[in-house]
Amino acid sequence: MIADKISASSRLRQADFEFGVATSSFQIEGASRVDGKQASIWDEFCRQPGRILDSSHGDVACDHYHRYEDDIRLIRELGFEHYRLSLAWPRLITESGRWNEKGADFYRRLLECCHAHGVTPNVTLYHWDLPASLQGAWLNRDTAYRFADYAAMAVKHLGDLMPRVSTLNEPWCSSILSYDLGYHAPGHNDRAEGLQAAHHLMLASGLGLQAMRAERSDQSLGLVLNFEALQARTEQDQSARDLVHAERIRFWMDRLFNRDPSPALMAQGRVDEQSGDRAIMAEPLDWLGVNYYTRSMVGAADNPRGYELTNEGETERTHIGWDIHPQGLTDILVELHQDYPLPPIYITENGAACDDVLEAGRVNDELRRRYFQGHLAAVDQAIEQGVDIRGYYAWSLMDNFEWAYGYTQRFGLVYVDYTTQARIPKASAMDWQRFLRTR
Ligand code: IFM
Repeated sequence: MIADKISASSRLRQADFEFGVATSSFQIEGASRVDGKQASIWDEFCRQPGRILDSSHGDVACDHYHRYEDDIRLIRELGFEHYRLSLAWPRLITESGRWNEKGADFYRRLLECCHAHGVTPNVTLYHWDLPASLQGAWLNRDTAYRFADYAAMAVKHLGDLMPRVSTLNEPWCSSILSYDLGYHAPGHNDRAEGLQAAHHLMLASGLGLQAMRAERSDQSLGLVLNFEALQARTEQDQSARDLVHAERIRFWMDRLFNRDPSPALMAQGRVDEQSGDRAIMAEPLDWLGVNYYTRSMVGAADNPRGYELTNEGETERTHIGWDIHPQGLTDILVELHQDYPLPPIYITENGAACDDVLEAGRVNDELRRRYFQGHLAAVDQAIEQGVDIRGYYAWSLMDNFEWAYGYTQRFGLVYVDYTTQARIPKASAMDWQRFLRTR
């Protein structure tokens, strides 16, 4: 079913097109304060009343720290040969900035386990769990340099097991969503802070790439950005829509290709940019990861951003309330391909939250199956239009901690019973298995 809308000759059916599943450290690992792990900003954020919808935290999550072998085996059984995961920076670096051997031992075992099962790891260094001990977090320029130190150490100690590495996951979320919109840690509401954090994150990515390249030369290095389709509510909302497009898509691409970001956007902050920053942020990528989920409608608004986002009309939505709009993925990929000299692209996340119910040992996640079907067709269309896309990762391997939504949203191909930690593949997972077996 998943592949029903792609042609028999589609690039997606060729054996060298990569299919994988994705997760991140904080969302699945648990074991939040063992083996020398320091607290992350998310450990602290979860403790603040009102921040997480169900008042939950990541202390146990999916207990992947202790169950990783079964989870990797499951990935392989479902037919996936690639796994996108992240390393927890606070597990690997101590408060005094030293390498933590005990934390590293976990990742060495995990990565070895992937290779032993024929699953190639695609490792993200930073998926939002910043060490809480870093004063000023992403508002402090020094954090970018601390990230580069961490990247160099990670590659020095674990590089032999990490053929593909990305610096950051979705820096828009760890800047604008965290410092301006306030939904993610540390939960600030300041437009200028959001833009400054965005600058420091892109600086961190560039410095991290340079530091890793100085350490070894045989890795494929990338960055993962998240994009959403944007549509003006009315004709009068077009300039607000263009501003959001600049903030959520063009800013990141312009930084990567050393172009000037939108003046209207930059005028909303007072970014401290130092000489040499532009060249660092434009450090070349071997590949670019694109995460895509939804489309939003944009209206002009009287607030520091000048816009508001809404859902309008009768469009089908996922359980989290996001519009299902596969065409937006094709359109964004084609736009980027036309406007920037792109490296190879991997769709590093795409998936749906559903109101999954376990009945008689099964989960019939019909909407998720259709979601994947539509989005695989959208990837296929983009390839037809000339975009060099090499792989696709479904979000997520299993249900997990969905940030400010806690455990109220299930994105997994595999259902997690949080009381027993049982893993139950959903109908969509079985669909994937059938598709991958026939390739
Ligand atoms: O769960 C998140 C993930 O951590 C980053 N990308 C979006 C997913 C769904 O919200």
